[in-house]
Amino acid sequence: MASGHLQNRTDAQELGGRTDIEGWKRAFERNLFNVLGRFPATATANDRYLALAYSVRERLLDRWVKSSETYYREQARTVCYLSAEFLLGPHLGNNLLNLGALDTAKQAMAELGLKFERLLDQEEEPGLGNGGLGRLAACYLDSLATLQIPSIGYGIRYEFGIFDQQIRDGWQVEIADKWLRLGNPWEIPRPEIAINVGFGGHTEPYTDEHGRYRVRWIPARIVKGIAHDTVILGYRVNTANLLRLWSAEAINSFDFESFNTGDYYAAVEEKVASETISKVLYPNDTALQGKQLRLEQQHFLVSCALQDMMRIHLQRAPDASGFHERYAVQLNDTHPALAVAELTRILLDDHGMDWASAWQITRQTMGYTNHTLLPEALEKWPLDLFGRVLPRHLEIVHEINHRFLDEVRLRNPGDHDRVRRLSIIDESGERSVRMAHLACVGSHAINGVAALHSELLRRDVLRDFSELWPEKFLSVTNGVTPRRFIMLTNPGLTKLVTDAIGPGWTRGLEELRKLEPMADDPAFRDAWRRMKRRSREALAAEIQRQTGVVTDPASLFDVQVKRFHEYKRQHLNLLHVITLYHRLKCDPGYGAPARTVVFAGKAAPGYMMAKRVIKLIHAVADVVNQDRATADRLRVVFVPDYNVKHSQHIFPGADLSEQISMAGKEASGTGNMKFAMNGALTIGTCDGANVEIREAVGAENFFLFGMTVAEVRRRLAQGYRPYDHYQSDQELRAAIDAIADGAFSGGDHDLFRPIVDNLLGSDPYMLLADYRSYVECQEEVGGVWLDPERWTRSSILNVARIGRFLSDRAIREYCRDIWHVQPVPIPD
Ligand code: NBG
Repeated sequence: MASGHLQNRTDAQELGGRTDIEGWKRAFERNLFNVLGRFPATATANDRYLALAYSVRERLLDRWVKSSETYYREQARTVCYLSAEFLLGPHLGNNLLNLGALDTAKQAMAELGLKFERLLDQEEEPGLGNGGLGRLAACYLDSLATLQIPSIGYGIRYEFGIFDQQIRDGWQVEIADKWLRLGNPWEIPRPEIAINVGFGGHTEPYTDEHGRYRVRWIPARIVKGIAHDTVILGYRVNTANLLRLWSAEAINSFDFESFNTGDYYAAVEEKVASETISKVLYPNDTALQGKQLRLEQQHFLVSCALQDMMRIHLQRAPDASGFHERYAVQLNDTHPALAVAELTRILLDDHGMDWASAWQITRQTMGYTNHTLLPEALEKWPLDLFGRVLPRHLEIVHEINHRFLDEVRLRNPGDHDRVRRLSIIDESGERSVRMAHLACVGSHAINGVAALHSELLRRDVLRDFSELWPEKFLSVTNGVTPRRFIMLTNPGLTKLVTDAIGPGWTRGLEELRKLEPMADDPAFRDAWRRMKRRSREALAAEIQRQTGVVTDPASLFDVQVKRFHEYKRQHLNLLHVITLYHRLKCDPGYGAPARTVVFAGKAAPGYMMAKRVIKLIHAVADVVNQDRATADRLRVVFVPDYNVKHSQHIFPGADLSEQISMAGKEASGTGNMKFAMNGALTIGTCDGANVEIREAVGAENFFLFGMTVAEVRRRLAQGYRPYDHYQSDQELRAAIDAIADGAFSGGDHDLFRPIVDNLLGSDPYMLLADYRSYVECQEEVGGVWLDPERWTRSSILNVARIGRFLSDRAIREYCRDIWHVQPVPIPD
């Protein structure tokens, strides 16, 4: 559907022109023939998509060669973004946009009799991430390239990305994501860049030629990492950076001895075992801890990345000593935190450095971004598992810890408790390695992803570290790229804004502000309303195509799309839906506006409660959507298989953005930014970046409800009793009773019992405490919606004031405060 949007697109900056159109046509035909071995009459939809993709790739490679030549010549300081996840989204449209060739290519395809939208739609996105964290990494690559910063994203080339979600009978079913099945025109395999990564085995002390004590690691197993490059082009610049993903291969595909003795299966065993490492992305489950394969993936990633960086560094540098001057490494959460031990190991063991130098280089190289406050999501590895998989690294971690704790003791004599709390090794219960501690000790900068989150990190989760090194702690509020999430997804809004204030906003951070006065211009408001209406029509069409449910584009589109987790409280949203339904049933004259409540998102396969909430949404939708009495007032839909591609259909059509996590749980959120920049108003709690979004857009243009972090704490300290709310609030009781009594499950009392029991028993995310405030706030939303002038004004102001949440701003802050890197423009 993205496509439908593209129709009236005019890009003032586009070069266009006849020669360019002819160029695209020739390139397309040449690639169809030369690369794919097809001619137009027999080409499949995928062949055509590939032919256009290869035509784009030629232009990317051109820029990539120039960029890499320039970086090589200038020995430019390079940002290396280490991340277990990159959730890129489809490349074709985005690359054409960044090339400034969207319209020309579209015209060229039209002249060849092809529907451009169909070509775009053919692309299978690389789902190499779970959600916000992986998508943030992708937005940051886009901004790094756009800001002309030399950078490399390092990750894993999972053969299977995040599962595809199907819905059967209201339940989520996971389907393997075979994203590489039809080929991937965007990647360039580099079989010659092969890196050996060790696992297991043992270590041996020895004395080197200078008589110094050394340690040698003899791994039991070596796996080869093969680089696969994807070019990341900046927006309207020549800069093309790299995303380098590693896939695991066996050192020898065949063990010839076994093969010759007739044991064919043993011969391929090693190959299978090695390749398992990059087989599949772990869906982020709260109970991931302790999976050996996951630890192996983490080591594989950081070892490939750091060895590759060293290889590149030594192409020009005489030795490893300048490593930290050449590179700024950012650890995207603790998944790559092993980099601290691995870089120390490389410098010590492979380059013969002494401890002090190796450690200093490591610390000056690394920065660590924390992305979560949930205690269960803080990674820990059991010591024995760690030692089995990475014996040398465990020794190094012990040594780091030993020296670190000496420093702590020196500063805090007698404070044994502090030492215990700070230790990288958790000695309580099963001994384990705390990855966040390793990351903190090994980094020169530690940051949270929104002001509130960073504050809570300092105050709670990493309090001891912030007392020790207050100067290391920073905050960089997340941002998202306006290229993909406004220009590509929302051409209607793009055109309206560009016609009003010129094209500078696509790169200038505060340029959108020029839109502010237009919020009071009746003609502009009118145009804005028509634009939003068209977007809702497009979303309604997409919803019908995917789910069969007919929705009314005149209604308020109330949208919650994100991963399913109890702390995100999709079920609080549902309690409101049920309440609204009850009100409409009781009082047909009830004055609320017609609403379409849209949900989408995946639940981790092992997370039963989240999956049951998905089932409950379907169950409520079935009842509500079929009730004639409320049919034109309330609709509920679940759009399956939420991913980047599908999200691009959803943001433009949303009027209300649901950001309703329990205060203190959502580190930042980034969907909240994407909605606001597409003109949706937010209903949200004082959590994550909501706080700053509200400040930026103005309190009167944001619907705030619920407890603050301080109030949550107070309530918990007093002893929270959800049942009291159930008893005292009649509407809440009615909503919960309806679920418990089988109103949405054909009389079945058991189906949703786990949800009801959870809410009435402990309600760990305090839905019941926030319910009344939420429902009242939703009434206010309804009231404002019924005043279209006021709503539209707020919608425009949300866009006008959202500039702070663009990823270019975030990346500038990282460059200035953490990485200390400068742009390196690439000449024409
Ligand atoms: C997520 C947070 C989000 C945040 C993104 C990006 C993890 C571990 N964390 O609130 O839950 O927006 O990271 O920073 O996925």
